[in-house]
Order: sequence, then C-alpha cells, then structure tokens
Amino acid sequence: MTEPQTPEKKTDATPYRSGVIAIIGPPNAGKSTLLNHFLGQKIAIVTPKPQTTRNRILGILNGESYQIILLDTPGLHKPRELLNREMVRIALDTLAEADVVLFLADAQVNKPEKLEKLGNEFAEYLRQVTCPVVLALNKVDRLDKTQLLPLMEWYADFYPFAAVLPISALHGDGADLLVDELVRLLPEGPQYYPDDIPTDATERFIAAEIIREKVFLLTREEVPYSTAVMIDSFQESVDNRPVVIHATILVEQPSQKGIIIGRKGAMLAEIRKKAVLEIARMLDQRVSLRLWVKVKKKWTSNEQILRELGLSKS
Ligand SMILES: Nc1nc2c(ncn2[C@@H]2O[C@H](COP(=O)(O)OP(=O)(O)OP(=O)(O)O)[C@@H](O)[C@H]2O)c(=O)[nH]1
Ligand SMILES: [Mg+2]
Repeated sequence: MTEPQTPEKKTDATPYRSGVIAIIGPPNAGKSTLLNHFLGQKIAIVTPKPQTTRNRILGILNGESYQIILLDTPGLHKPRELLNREMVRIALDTLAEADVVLFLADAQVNKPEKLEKLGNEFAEYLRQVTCPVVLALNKVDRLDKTQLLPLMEWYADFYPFAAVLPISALHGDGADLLVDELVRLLPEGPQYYPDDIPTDATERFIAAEIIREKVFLLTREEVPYSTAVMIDSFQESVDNRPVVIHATILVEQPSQKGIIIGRKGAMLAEIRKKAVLEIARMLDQRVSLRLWVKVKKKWTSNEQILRELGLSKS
C-alpha cells in the first residue's frame, strides 16, 4: 500500500523575495498593458500608437512571499527630438536600478528582416545589462501557434535570456508563470512598500496622463506627439463637491491648437468628456475638468518644460 499523499506544506523556510523589475522593450510592445494587468488596475495609459509612455511608471505587486517593484518605461527607439532622447534615457536609466530586466517584445514581429533590425538595435541596449533578463513574447493571442516555436528559437540564439515565455498582457495568458519566473530570479529582501500602495504616481500625474491618452486616441499623425498636458490646479473635494481640475494641453503649432479644439470646440469637448469619466472613476469622486489649449513653439526641445513634465534630469 502506498502512503496517502499529503499536500506540500508551505514552511517558514520560503524566503521573502523583493526587488526591481524594469520592463523594457520597443514602443507598442504592451509594456503598460502588462503593468496594468499585474496591478489589476489602470495606472499607466495605453494606446495603439507607439511612444505613448514618456515617464518611468512604478507599480508594486505583492504576493505572500514577494514584493515586485515594476518599472514601466518608454519604448526604446531611435530618438531625434530632445523629448525622445529623454524618453530613451529614462528607459535606459532603469537598467542600472533593476534586479531583473523584463524584456517585452511583440510576438507579431516575426519576419526575418524585422527581427534582424530589432536585434541590431537591442543588442546595443542589452550589452549594458549585467542582471538576468527574462523575455516575454507578448500578444500571442494574435499568433498562430506554429509561429511561436521558431520565434522562441530566434530569441534564444539572440541573447542568453534567463527564461523565454509567451504571454498575452491583454488577456493575462501566461502572466502567472511569468510572475513565478521573475520572483525566482529576485534576491531575498525586505518588503519595501506597504501592502496597499499600488504606485508612487500622484493622482495629479495620472490625471494628466489620462487627458493625454484621450488626445492620443482622438488625434492623428504628428498631433499626439506634439502634445503634452500640464495640470494647472487640482483642488480636492470639499463638502462632497467635485474635485476641480484645471489643465493645459500644450501643442507646438497654431494649426494643432485648431485640431485639438475642433469645429465649434467639438474635439476638446470629446477629450474632456472621456477624460472626466475616467478620472472620476480613478478618484471615485465627481470631477469638474476645465481644459485650455496653448501653443508653445518647440516645447519638445525646451528643457524647462521637459523638466516640468518630469522628463529632464538636469
Ligand atoms: N492583441 C493584443 N494586444 C495587446 C496586447 N498587449 C497590448 N496590446 C495592445 O498593444 C497596444 C500597445 O500597448 P501599450 O501597453 O500601450 O504598449 P507599450 O509597450 O506600453 O507602448 P509605449 O508606451 O508606446 O512604449 C495597445 O493597443 C494594447 O491594447 C496583447 O497581449 N494582445
Ligand atoms: Mg507604455
């Protein structure tokens, strides 16, 4: 007779692990979608356009025996404007802080010439990394299963990844396995943040980002890339009255101001309507939002403005 099986007991010997995971990858790979999935709430804005994220966004994922400090970053790309150079710098700076790098790639990019181009670009970035790098191949929900194996082989040849995992950040497939893998690679360490703090981003910052997301979703071509959002004032709710937010949308050209305002103000009204709904949901309070549009020529190269947007070190 065999002994009855007893479930494996969790012992006090399970070490507590913690550390910083930098989510790095090309623009539009799904980095912010993954951050939001891990946190179970929207902290980072997401759009179908590349170069949506501009700042480093910190999210905290707690488990029974771990705390992962996730850093969502701007997509790595060849920068031209100062704004883009700062975005890439912000992403690369996180590599120095990371205990583990999570390299997120879009699994739909699988043509040999595209992979070669990506490889040339990313070999340069990965050269600076001394910690383990995990590769997550994202958007596998869009992929025929037969395409996955050759892709995983290509990546395994490209870099000595600590692990290669297919995931869908949008639907959550593979995300639990990915967490297990990341935790395994983290050092033993303390709980750095209390349990109930999902991010260090302020409500003010997230509100500005939500407005910017609506501009990205509703406008085209160069317009989103010429836009920034600044919160002029953020008045907490008093006596059950709405939170009052005043914000300015910066653009580079008068023609872009015209586009953002739209015919008889229709575009601005739409941006405002969509942003109010989402900011109110985030704050769980009623919100009154007033928006202005201001032309600031060449703000994307203006260090002072970039500093105000948290995009310049100096
Ligand atoms: N089908 C599918 N779409 C996804 C998945 N993950 C992300 N997306 C979509 O991909 C687009 C880009 O997602 P983001 O999360 O903004 O990508 P990102 O890497 O943060 O992009 P940047 O901030 O521009 O660097 C959005 O339209 C997402 O809905 C996925 O697993 N499957
Ligand atoms: Mg992003």
